[in-house]
Amino acid sequence: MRRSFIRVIAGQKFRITLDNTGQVEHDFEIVGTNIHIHAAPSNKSTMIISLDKAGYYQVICTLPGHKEAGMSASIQVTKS
Ligand SMILES: [Cu+2]
Repeated sequence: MRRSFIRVIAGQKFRITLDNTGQVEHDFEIVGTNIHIHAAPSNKSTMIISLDKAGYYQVICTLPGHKEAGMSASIQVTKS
């Protein structure tokens, strides 16, 4: 996750692409939602999503030890 802060507008669709250029699998989960994207090594996964509730969401890689290694980010959802 090179970009560790993302801002989007509530209810508006946006595209998330998880481009895994590494040697091990990674995922992208928005905590508190059912949004979970997984990418195998040297693969990309794309999902179009929207978040309806304004606020801050935490994004993590759920693979063991990855969040602790710094794979986390924030998404800010604003009303406009
Ligand atoms: Cu990871």
